[in-house]
Amino acid sequence: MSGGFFQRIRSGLSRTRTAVVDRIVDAVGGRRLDDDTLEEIEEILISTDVGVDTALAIVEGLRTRSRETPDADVFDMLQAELEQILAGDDGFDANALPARPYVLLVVGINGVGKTTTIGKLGQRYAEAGRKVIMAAGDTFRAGAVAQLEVWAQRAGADIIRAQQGADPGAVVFDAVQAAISRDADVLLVDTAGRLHTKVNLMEELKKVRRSLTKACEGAPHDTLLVLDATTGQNALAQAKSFHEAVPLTGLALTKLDSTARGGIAFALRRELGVPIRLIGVGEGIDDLQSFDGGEFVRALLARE
Ligand SMILES: Nc1nc2c(ncn2[C@@H]2O[C@H](COP(=O)(O)OP(=O)(O)OP(=O)(O)O)[C@@H](O)[C@H]2O)c(=O)[nH]1
Ligand SMILES: [Mg+2]
Repeated sequence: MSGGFFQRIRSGLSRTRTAVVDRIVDAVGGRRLDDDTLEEIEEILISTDVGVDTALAIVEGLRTRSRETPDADVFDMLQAELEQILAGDDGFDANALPARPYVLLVVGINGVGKTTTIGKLGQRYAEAGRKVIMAAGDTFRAGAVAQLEVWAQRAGADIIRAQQGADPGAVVFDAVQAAISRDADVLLVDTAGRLHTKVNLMEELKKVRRSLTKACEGAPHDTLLVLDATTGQNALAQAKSFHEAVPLTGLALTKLDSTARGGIAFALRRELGVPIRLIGVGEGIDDLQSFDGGEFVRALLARE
């Protein structure tokens, strides 16, 4: 992978890195790992939202490793422990499409970065020579369609939309039919993150999902949950409730550039078991990156 990619996540993750690396350097300070330093490392991990259970497991792993190889570097051991948690995550590949049209349903609460993520993905697929259609399934929020339209234009994608207040299920059904009849490669389905207080978001998303399946057997081929890393442990609770409503196949973790709580990636991977496919480390087009567990850990633990 290119140095530019590593540099970008590295700078994007600078807040979490400072919160982890500097404090571990202070805590260990050339000493060997003992109960006190391990306890401090546990606290540091918890403060970056690794979660209590996951932090405990990591520290137990460190304890075992330091017993087996007492002279090993703390950061090398930590890197191995963290990589082990994130091992096997696939990332995102604009050239690998499991179906045609490939239907990607994007869900998440309001403001997490769904529409931005769809816009950036649309551009990636377009660059890979794919014909893209975007479905404006957020019919609730004023301005939602206009926002998606800007991204669609930028990516040269078609957009299927309806009037504000229209039934999202009907919009996405039409969008699948359009994707089939226009011979599109990819259909990116945007959804609302918030509805009228009387309408339950999860019930609405189940309906949207059913409409997609009705319009095309096997769709949605992937359901991506977008999570805002700045919400920390709350992201884990959100992920659990979405996963119950619409089975998730991947996660996108955004705003890692503006938080020191990137440890949530480990809690999510370990406690939810859904792979992280994308990370957002800024608002620019290049700031949505395919997730690579090894690169992520290296960027997180990089010392000057
Ligand atoms: N710093 C930073 N900002 C981001 C990132 N991803 C998205 N944003 C910003 O977050 C804000 C909300 O993004 P949207 O894409 O509109 O979020 P949404 O989930 O579609 O929101 P609703 O449609 O209201 O549900 C925008 O200002 C984005 O530019 C990221 O990785 N880093
Ligand atoms: Mg949106």
